[in-house]
Amino acid sequence: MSRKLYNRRIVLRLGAATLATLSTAGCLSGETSSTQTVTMPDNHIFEPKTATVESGETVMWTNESNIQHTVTAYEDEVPNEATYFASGGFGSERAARNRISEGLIAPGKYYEHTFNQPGTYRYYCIPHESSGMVGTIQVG
Ligand SMILES: [Cu+2]
Repeated sequence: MSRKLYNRRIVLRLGAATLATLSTAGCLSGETSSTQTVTMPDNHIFEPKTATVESGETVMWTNESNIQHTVTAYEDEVPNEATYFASGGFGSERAARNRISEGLIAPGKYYEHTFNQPGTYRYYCIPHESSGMVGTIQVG
């Protein structure tokens, strides 16, 4: 009984320490990072088609059209050690495709992702991939 209580206290203490570390990291990255915007205008494209950002920068995709789009990374082409990204917050391309409605970005809304790993990232819009709605993020 008392042992159980003791264990729980340790867990709570670790939790607080972890949270403190995370919030400190958040502040530091907030000071140095910036955001670049890729728009989704009316004609089924990402503009610019290729965006170049620095490592640690955030890309914000804004839907300025009147239809829904996704931002979905080609998983095979995500650089080694980099985090997979897709609107809807999916951890894999398969999940993004299986649950497409959860990844749709409504008109006037946005999706953003921070790129911490240099490399070339190709991505697409699931509903409009076949009409050429694809893009590239080049992270230096
Ligand atoms: Cu689209």
